[in-house]
Amino acid sequence: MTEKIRILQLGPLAGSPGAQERLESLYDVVPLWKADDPAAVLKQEAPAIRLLVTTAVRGCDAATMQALPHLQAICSWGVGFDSIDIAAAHQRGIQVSNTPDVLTDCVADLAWALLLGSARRIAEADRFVREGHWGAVHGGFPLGRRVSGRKLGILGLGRIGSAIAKRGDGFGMEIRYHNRHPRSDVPYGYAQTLEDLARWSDFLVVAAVGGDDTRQLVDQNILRALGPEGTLINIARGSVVDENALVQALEEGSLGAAGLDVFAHEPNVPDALKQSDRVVLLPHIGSATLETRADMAELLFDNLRSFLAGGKVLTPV
Ligand code: 8YV
Repeated sequence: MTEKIRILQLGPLAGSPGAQERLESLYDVVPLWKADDPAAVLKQEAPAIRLLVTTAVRGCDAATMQALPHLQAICSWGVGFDSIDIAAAHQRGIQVSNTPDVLTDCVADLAWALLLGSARRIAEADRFVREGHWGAVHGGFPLGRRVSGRKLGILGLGRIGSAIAKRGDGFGMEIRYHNRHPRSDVPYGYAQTLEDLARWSDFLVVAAVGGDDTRQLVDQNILRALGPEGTLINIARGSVVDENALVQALEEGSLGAAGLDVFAHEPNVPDALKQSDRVVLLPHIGSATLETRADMAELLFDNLRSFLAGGKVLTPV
């Protein structure tokens, strides 16, 4: 029997059923997150480790890379790589892979669940029925807002943003977007600035990548431009939105509503958001379906196999 390849793992594959067990059956895994003294384990493992597994949430910082002089590849479970120091990796020639495409549809579906849920007050209406208010409250349940035919703005027309736009076509919506650069291959209007887009939109969906370039791009100004009739949806990263400004805008009524799957300091959600009926809150479940999580695990394993067989990851960042 050939000896198993040793792999350092920074965070558990808890979100894909069976994936952790499979990883441990195929490879000789060192689970760093379980270590009492991770620095000591890193030092001890450094001579043997050329391959590392992590997750979009756990990431990998430059210090960890620095501690592993023979590291050649980081394979991550998840599409986002804002938690991985890509510049440090590339400088060292370390390959990084993520799991793109396989989660696009489910994340776009969830953006739409939040959009419809916010506009039609689905979560609030559910609470209304459960709490026995139906028939007991004069005037019934408060009115929601129409979705079909209205204006959909998308910040970040990448893979997921495009899938969200495609669904918007089905709802007969007018669609515009803002990116760093306009795209020549899409039928949607380009807004020169995010503020222009926000002012125009009924629904503004954040689908941009996280990281320093997009940090708090959606600030007080943008929220005010979206306005008291506008709705903010975020399925990307909490870091893209100034969360304090969001709380304030909702409290003062300068923003209409919000649907959020991601937050600035997960899993912590500001109390002010929890107490507001104008927001729908989800625990970062964009990719959390059985099918997509199985596909994400499969792609992670494909990347590991590809690196070990041919020296190249399959889906490089
Ligand atoms: C999370 C994600 O990894 O892929 C990403 O970038 O944000 C998600 O798929 C997953 O929800 C675990 O938190």
